Amino acid sequence: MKTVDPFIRADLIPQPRVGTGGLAPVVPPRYATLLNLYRYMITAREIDTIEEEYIHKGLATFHISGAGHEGIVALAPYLIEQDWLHCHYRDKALMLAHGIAPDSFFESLFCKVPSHSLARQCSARLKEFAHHVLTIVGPVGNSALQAVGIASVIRDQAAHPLVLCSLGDGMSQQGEVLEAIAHAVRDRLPVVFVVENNGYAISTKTPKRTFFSYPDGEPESFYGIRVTRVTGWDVPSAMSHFGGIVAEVRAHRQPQIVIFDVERLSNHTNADDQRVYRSQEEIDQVRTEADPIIGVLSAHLQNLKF
Ligand SMILES: Cc1ncc(C[n+]2csc(CCOP(=O)(O)OP(=O)(O)O)c2C)c(N)n1
Ligand SMILES: [Mg+2]
Repeated sequence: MKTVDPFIRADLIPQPRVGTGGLAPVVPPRYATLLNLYRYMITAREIDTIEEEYIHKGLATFHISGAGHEGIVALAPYLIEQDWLHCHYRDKALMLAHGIAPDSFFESLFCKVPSHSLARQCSARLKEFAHHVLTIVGPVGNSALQAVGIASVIRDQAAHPLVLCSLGDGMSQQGEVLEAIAHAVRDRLPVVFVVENNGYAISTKTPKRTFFSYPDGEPESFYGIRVTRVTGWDVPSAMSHFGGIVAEVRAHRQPQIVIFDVERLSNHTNADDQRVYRSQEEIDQVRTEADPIIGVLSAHLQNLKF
């Protein structure tokens, strides 16, 4: 019996679909297998579990979970150190993959002086300038304007860097976001806008109320650029999409929009109780059907050959 474990096969990492004029990203060794990405995902989930325990013990005051959003780590293999990241506050797995240490989340949670903001920023809104991870902003949507501002500075740099601007679907309703996308289109700025679409802005449902979900359907483009829809709990498939999109932005220096469909597997924050506005059936269903960690494990099992 021969067993081939895809967790140790670097060829499981899909390569970009388009030519990039010699700029094709080299997948660094630390991302060379799906197992490595899985490690970041499971570490993020563990951090969330531990943070929740501290909240329940009354030792911490504020927690935002990334549970359900960990598949965003599928972007990590295609980013280079010259890129800049404006992350969504649920992007623990991606921040870990991009070099933020697990300790940083706890220093922030406990408002410690060594924390990224000297304890001045609300927890779960990290930054790490050494790794080009920008401060996650409190007023949602403002990050998009900052992202295009940085893109205008780095646009002509030799390494062809880009800016990741990851947002929630609720944030995408903010005027600042629409303004930022318009500016990136007009000035041909290398920004990957990723909307992590979990269908809720706290307790408000967002379908049919965003620039990518109209009352009469789902548009294929916005402001002239294609809208790519990606299933966020299918990490190998998401990697395939991200590889191509990042390569296109790097090569052609213009923005792209990705709608990254996910489910929020938690309350909005510890100040929220989703059982007030979500049925128990829905809560149970998304946990079994849209958990990216389960998705990675089943991809692993399906690829096992006996
Ligand atoms: C300008 C502004 N308005 C309102 C809020 C309060 N607020 C914080 S998170 C949030 C919902 C964001 O939803 P979404 O963008 O879909 O992200 P999700 O939490 O679902 O991942 C709101 C309204 C805020 N922080 N800033
Ligand atoms: Mg949302």
